[in-house]
This record gives sequence, structure tokens and C-alpha cells, in this order.
Amino acid sequence: MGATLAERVIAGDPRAIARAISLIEDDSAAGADLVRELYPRTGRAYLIGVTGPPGAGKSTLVDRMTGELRKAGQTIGIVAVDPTSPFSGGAILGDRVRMAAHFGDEGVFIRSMATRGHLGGLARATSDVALVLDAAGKDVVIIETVGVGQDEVDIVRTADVSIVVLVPGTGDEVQALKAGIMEIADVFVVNKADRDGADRLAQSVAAMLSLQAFQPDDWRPPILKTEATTGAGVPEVIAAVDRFRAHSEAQQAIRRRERQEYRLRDLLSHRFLQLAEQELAPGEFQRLVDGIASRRIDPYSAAGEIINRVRRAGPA
Ligand SMILES: Nc1nc2c(ncn2[C@@H]2O[C@H](COP(=O)(O)OP(=O)(O)OP(=O)(O)O)[C@@H](O)[C@H]2O)c(=O)[nH]1
Ligand SMILES: [Mg+2]
Repeated sequence: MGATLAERVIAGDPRAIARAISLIEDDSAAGADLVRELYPRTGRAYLIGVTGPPGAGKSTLVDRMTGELRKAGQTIGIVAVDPTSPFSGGAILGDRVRMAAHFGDEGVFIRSMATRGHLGGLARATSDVALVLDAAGKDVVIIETVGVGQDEVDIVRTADVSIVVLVPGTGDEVQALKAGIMEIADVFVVNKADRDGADRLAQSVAAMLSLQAFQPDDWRPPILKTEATTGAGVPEVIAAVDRFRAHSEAQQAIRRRERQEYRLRDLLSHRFLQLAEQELAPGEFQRLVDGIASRRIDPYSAAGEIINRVRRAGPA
């Protein structure tokens, strides 16, 4: 008898991992079944979130970090959440470059995911993909996202450690502030330190941090300069992650619990919506929307009507 897909994932078979991720990306029932089977085997991997503006050098940095972690004997899973369409060049080219660097290394699994086309929500799909890599025995799972939208912030928020990558002279620093990613940083990286303005940027991040009140025992996010293309400063990034990990074991437990709560709430609202859509007649949802627009019904009553319908339908 052949091994099931879950068994093959747990054994670390790269083709099974790829297949599992596709099932999850499709938001299929088979994907949900798979997560169910894999779940008891998860919780061991350390999740590193890497975010920052487009072109900051995140992928280059992740690649270098992967090299360092491999030297230390760690196995790595990488999920690159790419904002471009799956058919445009960016993600695929980036993957190819990295594939070349780690080609033939069974200890590294790389997958990019498009941000579009996730009916079930991008944050959920990403978390589930991370679960697959965790179950497959990867010691570290790195999630790369472009820090632009709430979705991406949500993804990074759920990592064990969040690295925010900034670059000098792009004006993106301000944008990063706006997106609220500054507050989620456990480690700041000023990449492209070979460029003018790196010191100035590091200073302005330090100035911003100095406005926050840190207690003596609090983790104070370090600001590290890197040149990802040459790998300069990257061992220091890994060291900072290790320090963070050792510093905040209690914090980590809290964060993991928050992650579970976020996921449960998110899954529940997704499932409830699915259920509601099943219960309503075709076009009825749109009719309710029209009704709200034309003031025939208010939004609270419309929502109440839908909830009552689901209640009457009984348990799913
Ligand atoms: N000068 C310089 N260039 C760098 C450095 N790190 C990365 N780059 C270059 O910056 C460009 C973008 O690098 P990526 O690693 O693809 O950046 P990214 O943040 O992953 O980009 P997206 O995923 O498209 O948002 C590439 O041409 C890199 O070679 C650096 O430290 N110095
Ligand atoms: Mg990238």
C-alpha cells in the first residue's frame, strides 16, 4: 500500500510538499483534510517573517540567511508571497536565482505564492503552507512578504520573529511607517548599506525607537546594516534572531497563542460566510446589498436576516 500524501509530507518528500501546498492554495476540502492530518506533527519549526518595501533586497537577504542557517545544519522552508501575478516574471525569476543557489539541496524548499486568487484569504493560505513545511520537518520557515498592505502585516504578525527590511534613499521608509510595519519589527535591517544614506536611515529608525518607552527587560529591536548581495552583516542578523529567540520564550508562547486565536477567528468567519452563501438563494446576497444601497433595508437588519437563515438551517 502506498503512503498517503500526509505521510509523504511528514517524510519530507519535496514532491509531496509541493502537491500539499497546491491543495491548500486551492482552498479545497482536500487541503483542509490535509491540514487536519498534519496538525499534530507541527509546532516545531521556528517562523521568521521578513517584510519590507518592494525591491528592498528581501529575497537576496533570505537567500543569504538560508546559506548561514544551512551552515549551522538547519533545514529551511521558504514561502515568498509575491504581490505580482503568478504569470509575471518577478517571482519566477527570483525563485530561479535562489533555486540555483540551493539547487539539489534537500534541506531547502522554496515556494512562491501569488497574492491574488486566494479565496480563503492570503494570511490563512500562508499559515497553512507554513504548517506543511513545519510538518515536513523544516527547522526554520521563512516567510517573505512585501510590506504594503494589511494582509501582509497580518502574515508577518503571526511569525515567531519579524524582520523589517528598509533601504536608504527610496522614500519608502515613510510608507513602511504608514503601513504599520514598524511596530511589528523585532529586528530592523537597513539593507543596501553600500548606498548613501544607510547611516542616516539607521539613525532615524533609532530616533523613532527612542520615542517608545522600553522597560529594562523589554526586547529592544536592534538596527542592523546589511549588504545582502555580498552577505555582509547577515551573520549578525541570524545572531539577532537567536538572541530574540532566547530572550523572549515567554513572549513567544503568547505570540503563538495569539496566532492560534487569530487563525480560529479568521477560519470561523470564513466558514460562516461560506455557510451563509450556501443558505441564501442565488442572487439573494446581491439583492440585500441593493436593498441597503437604496435604503429599503439597513445593514444590521440585512445581517440579522442572514444570521437567522443560517440558524434555521441548523448545524452544518
Ligand atoms: N546595492 C545593493 N543592491 C542590493 C542589495 N541587496 C539586494 N540588492 C539588489 O536589489 C534588487 C532587488 O533585490 P531582491 O532581493 O529581489 O528584493 P526584494 O525585496 O525581494 O524584491 P521584491 O520581492 O520584488 O519586493 C536586486 O537587483 C538585488 O541584487 C544590497 O545590499 N546592495
Ligand atoms: Mg523578493
